[in-house]
Amino acid sequence: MVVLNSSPALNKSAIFSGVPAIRLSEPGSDSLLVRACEDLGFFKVTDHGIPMELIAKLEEEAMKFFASPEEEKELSGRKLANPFGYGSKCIGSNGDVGWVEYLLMPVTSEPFSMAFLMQPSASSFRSALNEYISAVRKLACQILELMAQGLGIEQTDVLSKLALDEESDSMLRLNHYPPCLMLQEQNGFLTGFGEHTDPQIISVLRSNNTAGLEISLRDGSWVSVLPDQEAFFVNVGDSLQVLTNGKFRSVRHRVLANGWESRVSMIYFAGPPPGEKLAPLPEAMEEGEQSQYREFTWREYKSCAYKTPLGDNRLDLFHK
Ligand code: GA4
Repeated sequence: MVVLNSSPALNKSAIFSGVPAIRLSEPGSDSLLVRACEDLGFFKVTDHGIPMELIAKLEEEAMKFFASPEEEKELSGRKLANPFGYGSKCIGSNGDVGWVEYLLMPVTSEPFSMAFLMQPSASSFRSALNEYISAVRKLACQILELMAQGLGIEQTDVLSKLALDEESDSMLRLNHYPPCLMLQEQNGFLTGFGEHTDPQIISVLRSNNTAGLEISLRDGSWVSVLPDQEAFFVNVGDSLQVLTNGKFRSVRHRVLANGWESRVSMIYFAGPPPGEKLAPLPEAMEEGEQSQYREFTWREYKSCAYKTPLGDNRLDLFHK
Protein backbone atom coordinates (compact mmCIF):
# COMPACT_ATOMS: atom_id res chain seq x y z
CA MET A 1 0.00 0.00 0.00
CA VAL A 2 1.23 3.49 -0.79
CA VAL A 3 1.25 5.78 2.23
CA LEU A 4 1.38 9.49 1.60
CA ASN A 5 2.65 11.55 4.44
CA SER A 6 0.47 14.60 4.75
CA SER A 7 1.56 15.61 8.20
CA PRO A 8 2.88 18.14 8.89
CA ALA A 9 1.15 19.93 6.03
CA LEU A 10 3.53 21.84 3.82
CA ASN A 11 3.27 25.58 3.65
CA LYS A 12 2.98 27.38 0.41
CA SER A 13 6.08 29.29 -0.63
CA ALA A 14 6.11 32.97 -1.55
CA ILE A 15 5.03 33.79 -5.08
CA PHE A 16 8.01 34.57 -7.28
CA SER A 17 7.68 37.38 -9.72
CA GLY A 18 11.17 37.00 -11.16
CA VAL A 19 10.64 34.24 -13.71
CA PRO A 20 12.24 35.61 -16.90
CA ALA A 21 9.61 35.90 -19.64
CA ILE A 22 11.30 35.67 -23.00
CA ARG A 23 9.83 36.44 -26.40
CA LEU A 24 11.74 34.18 -28.73
CA SER A 25 11.27 36.47 -31.72
CA GLU A 26 12.60 39.51 -29.88
CA PRO A 27 16.12 40.64 -30.88
CA GLY A 28 18.58 39.61 -28.18
CA SER A 29 16.41 36.71 -26.96
CA ASP A 30 19.47 34.43 -27.29
CA SER A 31 21.39 36.42 -24.66
CA LEU A 32 18.32 36.62 -22.42
CA LEU A 33 17.97 32.84 -22.58
CA VAL A 34 21.60 32.36 -21.64
CA ARG A 35 21.28 34.72 -18.70
CA ALA A 36 18.14 32.96 -17.45
CA CYS A 37 19.84 29.55 -17.73
CA GLU A 38 22.84 30.81 -15.78
CA ASP A 39 20.83 32.54 -13.05
CA LEU A 40 17.85 30.30 -12.42
CA GLY A 41 17.92 27.44 -14.91
CA PHE A 42 14.30 28.34 -15.48
CA PHE A 43 12.31 30.74 -17.67
CA LYS A 44 9.10 30.99 -19.68
CA VAL A 45 8.58 31.66 -23.35
CA THR A 46 5.57 33.64 -24.48
CA ASP A 47 5.58 33.77 -28.27
CA HIS A 48 5.98 30.02 -28.70
CA GLY A 49 3.79 29.78 -31.80
CA ILE A 50 1.95 26.65 -30.61
CA PRO A 51 -1.75 27.12 -31.36
CA MET A 52 -3.94 27.30 -28.26
CA GLU A 53 -6.44 24.84 -29.79
CA LEU A 54 -3.77 22.18 -30.04
CA ILE A 55 -2.85 22.60 -26.37
CA ALA A 56 -6.49 22.70 -25.25
CA LYS A 57 -7.26 19.57 -27.27
CA LEU A 58 -4.54 17.51 -25.57
CA GLU A 59 -5.45 18.91 -22.15
CA GLU A 60 -9.05 17.85 -22.72
CA GLU A 61 -8.02 14.38 -23.89
CA ALA A 62 -5.69 14.03 -20.90
CA MET A 63 -8.54 14.94 -18.53
CA LYS A 64 -10.77 12.35 -20.20
CA PHE A 65 -8.05 9.75 -19.83
CA PHE A 66 -7.50 10.50 -16.14
CA ALA A 67 -11.26 10.44 -15.53
CA SER A 68 -11.56 6.88 -16.86
CA PRO A 69 -11.68 3.88 -14.49
CA GLU A 70 -8.41 2.84 -12.83
CA GLU A 71 -8.21 -0.57 -14.57
CA GLU A 72 -8.71 1.04 -17.94
CA LYS A 73 -5.93 3.54 -17.32
CA GLU A 74 -3.57 0.79 -16.21
CA LEU A 75 -4.38 -1.44 -19.17
CA SER A 76 -4.11 1.38 -21.68
CA GLY A 77 -0.94 2.66 -20.08
CA ARG A 78 0.71 -0.77 -20.22
CA LYS A 79 -0.18 -1.17 -23.86
CA LEU A 80 0.88 2.36 -24.60
CA ALA A 81 4.36 2.60 -23.32
CA ASN A 82 6.08 -0.34 -21.73
CA PRO A 83 8.08 -0.15 -19.39
CA PHE A 84 6.47 3.22 -18.64
CA GLY A 85 2.77 3.93 -19.03
CA TYR A 86 0.18 4.85 -16.43
CA GLY A 87 1.27 5.31 -12.85
CA SER A 88 -0.38 6.48 -9.69
CA LYS A 89 1.34 7.79 -6.57
CA CYS A 90 4.56 5.81 -7.13
CA ILE A 91 7.30 7.75 -8.90
CA GLY A 92 10.26 5.77 -10.25
CA SER A 93 11.09 2.54 -8.47
CA ASN A 94 12.91 3.67 -5.36
CA GLY A 95 9.98 4.26 -3.08
CA ASP A 96 9.16 7.87 -4.00
CA VAL A 97 5.49 8.72 -3.74
CA GLY A 98 3.39 11.78 -4.50
CA TRP A 99 -0.22 12.90 -4.84
CA VAL A 100 -0.12 12.44 -8.60
CA GLU A 101 -1.19 10.12 -11.38
CA TYR A 102 0.53 10.21 -14.73
CA LEU A 103 1.03 8.85 -18.18
CA LEU A 104 4.67 8.60 -19.18
CA MET A 105 5.61 7.75 -22.74
CA PRO A 106 8.72 7.56 -24.84
CA VAL A 107 8.70 9.95 -27.78
CA THR A 108 9.94 8.40 -30.96
CA SER A 109 10.57 10.26 -34.18
CA GLU A 110 7.72 8.21 -35.65
CA PRO A 111 4.16 9.31 -34.96
CA PHE A 112 2.43 7.18 -32.33
CA SER A 113 1.25 3.84 -33.57
CA MET A 114 1.00 1.88 -30.33
CA ALA A 115 -1.75 -0.67 -29.83
CA PHE A 116 -3.69 1.37 -27.30
CA LEU A 117 -3.68 4.44 -29.41
CA MET A 118 -4.93 2.45 -32.37
CA GLN A 119 -8.22 1.76 -30.61
CA PRO A 120 -11.02 3.78 -32.22
CA SER A 121 -11.94 5.37 -28.89
CA ALA A 122 -8.36 6.48 -28.46
CA SER A 123 -7.78 7.87 -31.90
CA SER A 124 -8.55 11.45 -30.90
CA PHE A 125 -6.08 11.07 -28.02
CA ARG A 126 -3.51 9.71 -30.45
CA SER A 127 -3.89 12.54 -32.89
CA ALA A 128 -3.79 15.15 -30.10
CA LEU A 129 -0.57 13.56 -28.81
CA ASN A 130 1.03 13.42 -32.25
CA GLU A 131 0.26 17.02 -33.05
CA TYR A 132 1.34 18.26 -29.66
CA ILE A 133 4.58 16.28 -29.67
CA SER A 134 5.71 17.53 -33.05
CA ALA A 135 4.90 21.13 -32.13
CA VAL A 136 6.59 21.01 -28.73
CA ARG A 137 9.66 19.26 -30.14
CA LYS A 138 9.99 22.03 -32.70
CA LEU A 139 9.72 24.62 -29.94
CA ALA A 140 12.35 22.80 -27.86
CA CYS A 141 14.71 22.80 -30.86
CA GLN A 142 14.14 26.50 -31.50
CA ILE A 143 15.02 27.23 -27.87
CA LEU A 144 18.10 25.01 -28.01
CA GLU A 145 19.31 26.76 -31.17
CA LEU A 146 18.91 30.16 -29.57
CA MET A 147 20.83 28.94 -26.53
CA ALA A 148 23.72 27.76 -28.71
CA GLN A 149 23.66 31.10 -30.53
CA GLY A 150 23.66 32.97 -27.23
CA LEU A 151 26.66 30.93 -26.09
CA GLY A 152 28.49 32.13 -29.17
CA ILE A 153 28.63 28.68 -30.77
CA GLU A 154 28.93 28.80 -34.54
CA GLN A 155 27.24 25.47 -35.16
CA THR A 156 23.86 26.48 -33.73
CA ASP A 157 22.29 23.02 -34.08
CA VAL A 158 24.84 21.46 -31.72
CA LEU A 159 22.17 21.03 -28.98
CA SER A 160 19.00 20.76 -31.04
CA LYS A 161 20.39 17.91 -33.13
CA LEU A 162 20.54 15.78 -29.97
CA ALA A 163 16.77 16.16 -29.55
CA LEU A 164 16.10 15.64 -33.26
CA ASP A 165 18.24 12.54 -33.63
CA GLU A 166 16.31 9.40 -34.63
CA GLU A 167 17.62 7.71 -31.51
CA SER A 168 16.93 10.64 -29.22
CA ASP A 169 15.60 9.44 -25.87
CA SER A 170 12.88 12.01 -25.34
CA MET A 171 9.67 11.59 -23.35
CA LEU A 172 6.28 13.11 -22.82
CA ARG A 173 4.67 13.08 -19.41
CA LEU A 174 1.08 13.98 -18.58
CA ASN A 175 0.63 14.60 -14.86
CA HIS A 176 -2.65 14.91 -13.00
CA TYR A 177 -2.74 16.17 -9.42
CA PRO A 178 -6.27 15.25 -8.34
CA PRO A 179 -8.37 16.95 -5.69
CA CYS A 180 -8.07 15.37 -2.23
CA LEU A 181 -10.85 15.59 0.37
CA MET A 182 -8.62 14.85 3.33
CA LEU A 183 -6.26 17.62 2.32
CA GLN A 184 -9.11 20.10 1.91
CA GLU A 185 -10.11 19.47 5.53
CA GLN A 186 -6.55 20.10 6.70
CA ASN A 187 -6.26 23.19 4.55
CA GLY A 188 -2.67 22.28 3.80
CA PHE A 189 -0.49 21.10 0.97
CA LEU A 190 0.81 17.71 0.02
CA THR A 191 3.77 16.78 -2.09
CA GLY A 192 2.45 16.18 -5.57
CA PHE A 193 5.86 15.55 -7.12
CA GLY A 194 8.87 15.71 -4.82
CA GLU A 195 11.86 17.96 -5.40
CA HIS A 196 14.28 16.90 -8.10
CA THR A 197 16.20 18.04 -11.15
CA ASP A 198 15.35 16.65 -14.58
CA PRO A 199 18.09 14.45 -16.01
CA GLN A 200 17.52 15.45 -19.67
CA ILE A 201 18.71 18.49 -21.70
CA ILE A 202 15.65 20.70 -21.30
CA SER A 203 12.05 20.13 -20.24
CA VAL A 204 9.24 22.15 -21.78
CA LEU A 205 6.23 22.35 -19.50
CA ARG A 206 2.69 23.44 -20.01
CA SER A 207 0.07 23.35 -17.25
CA ASN A 208 -3.55 24.31 -16.87
CA ASN A 209 -4.30 27.46 -14.95
CA THR A 210 -3.47 25.95 -11.57
CA ALA A 211 -0.63 26.82 -9.22
CA GLY A 212 1.61 24.25 -7.58
CA LEU A 213 4.95 24.37 -9.35
CA GLU A 214 7.81 25.59 -7.17
CA ILE A 215 11.45 26.15 -7.98
CA SER A 216 14.49 26.39 -5.78
CA LEU A 217 16.55 29.56 -6.06
CA ARG A 218 20.34 29.70 -5.78
CA ASP A 219 20.16 30.25 -2.02
CA GLY A 220 18.11 27.08 -1.63
CA SER A 221 14.81 28.87 -0.84
CA TRP A 222 11.61 27.64 -2.49
CA VAL A 223 9.35 29.97 -4.45
CA SER A 224 6.04 29.38 -6.10
CA VAL A 225 5.64 29.94 -9.84
CA LEU A 226 2.48 31.72 -10.99
CA PRO A 227 0.69 29.77 -13.69
CA ASP A 228 0.62 31.43 -17.10
CA GLN A 229 -1.87 30.27 -19.69
CA GLU A 230 -0.02 32.02 -22.48
CA ALA A 231 3.41 30.56 -21.80
CA PHE A 232 5.53 27.44 -21.79
CA PHE A 233 7.95 27.02 -18.89
CA VAL A 234 11.41 25.64 -19.55
CA ASN A 235 13.75 23.86 -17.11
CA VAL A 236 17.44 23.37 -17.68
CA GLY A 237 18.17 19.67 -17.08
CA ASP A 238 21.29 17.95 -15.74
CA SER A 239 22.55 17.06 -19.24
CA LEU A 240 22.59 20.71 -20.27
CA GLN A 241 24.41 21.63 -17.07
CA VAL A 242 27.13 19.16 -18.11
CA LEU A 243 27.17 20.26 -21.77
CA THR A 244 27.80 23.85 -20.62
CA ASN A 245 30.33 22.75 -17.98
CA GLY A 246 28.14 24.06 -15.18
CA LYS A 247 27.43 27.49 -16.72
CA PHE A 248 23.76 26.62 -17.02
CA ARG A 249 22.15 25.42 -13.87
CA SER A 250 19.72 22.50 -13.75
CA VAL A 251 16.89 23.76 -11.60
CA ARG A 252 15.47 21.87 -8.61
CA HIS A 253 11.71 21.96 -8.68
CA ARG A 254 8.70 20.29 -7.09
CA VAL A 255 4.92 20.39 -7.24
CA LEU A 256 2.66 20.90 -4.25
CA ALA A 257 -0.97 19.80 -4.43
CA ASN A 258 -3.57 21.81 -2.53
CA GLY A 259 -6.35 19.26 -2.71
CA TRP A 260 -8.92 21.62 -4.22
CA GLU A 261 -8.00 22.06 -7.83
CA SER A 262 -7.15 19.52 -10.46
CA ARG A 263 -3.76 20.39 -11.89
CA VAL A 264 -2.80 18.91 -15.26
CA SER A 265 0.64 19.42 -16.72
CA MET A 266 2.23 18.18 -19.93
CA ILE A 267 5.99 18.01 -20.04
CA TYR A 268 8.23 17.25 -22.97
CA PHE A 269 11.70 16.09 -21.95
CA ALA A 270 14.28 16.55 -24.69
CA GLY A 271 16.83 13.79 -24.12
CA PRO A 272 19.97 12.81 -26.06
CA PRO A 273 20.48 9.46 -27.84
CA PRO A 274 21.52 6.70 -25.37
CA GLY A 275 25.08 6.40 -26.67
CA GLU A 276 25.71 10.16 -26.71
CA LYS A 277 28.74 11.20 -24.68
CA LEU A 278 27.84 13.91 -22.21
CA ALA A 279 30.80 16.22 -21.91
CA PRO A 280 31.16 20.00 -21.99
CA LEU A 281 30.93 21.36 -25.53
CA PRO A 282 34.44 22.54 -26.45
CA GLU A 283 32.85 25.58 -28.16
CA ALA A 284 31.24 26.59 -24.87
CA MET A 285 34.52 26.48 -22.93
CA GLU A 286 37.03 29.26 -22.35
CA GLU A 287 40.62 28.67 -23.31
CA GLY A 288 42.26 26.43 -20.74
CA GLU A 289 38.96 25.64 -19.01
CA GLN A 290 38.85 22.11 -17.61
CA SER A 291 35.79 19.87 -17.62
CA GLN A 292 34.12 19.64 -14.21
CA TYR A 293 32.75 16.22 -15.04
CA ARG A 294 34.12 12.85 -16.00
CA GLU A 295 32.93 11.66 -19.36
CA PHE A 296 29.81 9.49 -19.44
CA THR A 297 27.00 8.57 -21.80
CA TRP A 298 23.31 9.44 -21.48
CA ARG A 299 22.65 5.69 -21.11
CA GLU A 300 24.91 5.63 -18.04
CA TYR A 301 23.34 8.73 -16.56
CA LYS A 302 19.79 7.54 -17.09
CA SER A 303 20.52 4.18 -15.57
CA CYS A 304 22.04 5.96 -12.56
CA ALA A 305 18.93 8.17 -12.32
CA TYR A 306 16.67 5.14 -12.16
CA LYS A 307 18.73 3.63 -9.34
CA THR A 308 18.59 6.73 -7.17
CA PRO A 309 15.78 8.33 -5.19
CA LEU A 310 14.01 11.24 -6.87
CA GLY A 311 15.55 14.01 -4.75
CA ASP A 312 19.20 12.89 -5.03
CA ASN A 313 21.76 15.22 -6.49
CA ARG A 314 22.84 12.72 -9.14
CA LEU A 315 25.30 14.96 -10.94
CA ASP A 316 27.54 14.92 -7.86
CA LEU A 317 28.39 11.32 -8.71
CA PHE A 318 29.82 12.46 -12.04
CA HIS A 319 31.86 15.39 -10.79
CA LYS A 320 35.62 15.06 -11.17
C1 GA4 B 1 12.36 13.19 -13.38
C2 GA4 B 1 12.04 13.78 -14.76
C3 GA4 B 1 11.05 12.92 -15.56
O1 GA4 B 1 9.73 13.10 -15.04
C4 GA4 B 1 11.42 11.42 -15.51
C5 GA4 B 1 11.37 11.01 -14.04
C6 GA4 B 1 11.62 9.54 -13.74
C7 GA4 B 1 10.29 8.76 -13.60
O2 GA4 B 1 9.32 9.30 -13.09
O3 GA4 B 1 10.28 7.60 -14.00
C8 GA4 B 1 12.49 9.50 -12.45
C9 GA4 B 1 12.94 10.98 -12.22
C10 GA4 B 1 12.61 11.69 -13.53
C11 GA4 B 1 14.45 11.11 -11.87
C12 GA4 B 1 14.96 9.99 -10.92
C13 GA4 B 1 14.28 8.65 -11.15
C14 GA4 B 1 13.71 8.61 -12.57
C15 GA4 B 1 11.84 8.94 -11.20
C16 GA4 B 1 13.03 8.62 -10.34
C17 GA4 B 1 12.95 8.39 -9.05
C18 GA4 B 1 10.56 10.61 -16.45
C19 GA4 B 1 12.89 11.27 -15.75
O4 GA4 B 1 13.45 11.04 -16.81
O5 GA4 B 1 13.58 11.38 -14.57
